[in-house]
Amino acid sequence: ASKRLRILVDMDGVLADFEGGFLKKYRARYPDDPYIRLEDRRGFWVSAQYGHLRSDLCDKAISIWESKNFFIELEPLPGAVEAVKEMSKLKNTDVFICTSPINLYSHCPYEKYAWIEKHLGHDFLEQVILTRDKTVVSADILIDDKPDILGVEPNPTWEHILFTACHNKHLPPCSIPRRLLSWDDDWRGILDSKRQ
Ligand code: BVP
Repeated sequence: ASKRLRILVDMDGVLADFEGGFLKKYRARYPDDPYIRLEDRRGFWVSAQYGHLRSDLCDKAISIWESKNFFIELEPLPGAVEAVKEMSKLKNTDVFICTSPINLYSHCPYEKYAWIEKHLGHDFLEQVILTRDKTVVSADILIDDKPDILGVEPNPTWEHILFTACHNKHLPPCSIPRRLLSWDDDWRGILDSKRQ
């Protein structure tokens, strides 16, 4: 009734408000350029949708998250910090933060650690996994807002739970993973369903 569970929790779009932080800084830096409202976001890649809107906007979008202080200044998503702290206190439960840094490494990896220390505490730094390939990490559950999580391992051990975000909420319910609508949704029930 209670096997030990290992949970991977994504950071951008699940714990930290990447989309909100991006839009705020993009509009401040490029006030005369068009932008995409969060309700009009489609597709995981912000840069792709901006590039589609106007070709020069792809590089302008990228310039926002490549800037110093972008990742550290992201606001936590509602209920995220409380949920992860609570999850990590459950018995028979190991929680890891599993996040893909951008390849421009000057600020992003450092700021991701700093964000976790700031919001979840110094001890949580033990739980950080930075990887560009989440399929090689073994766990029971991966909570992530990216619809397609691919890598070199064709059969990852985890079940992907899709965390709802502005860019994925319109995807058809068939063929996509189980969803967590927000941190107010029943994440405890999803964990319990995996304990058998
Ligand atoms: O570090 C984040 C931002 C970056 O990809 C990483 C996603 O990590 P996970 O949420 O999968 O762990 N990122 C990059 C681009 C465009 C690059 Br060109 C983007 O549009 N959106 C995005 O999140």
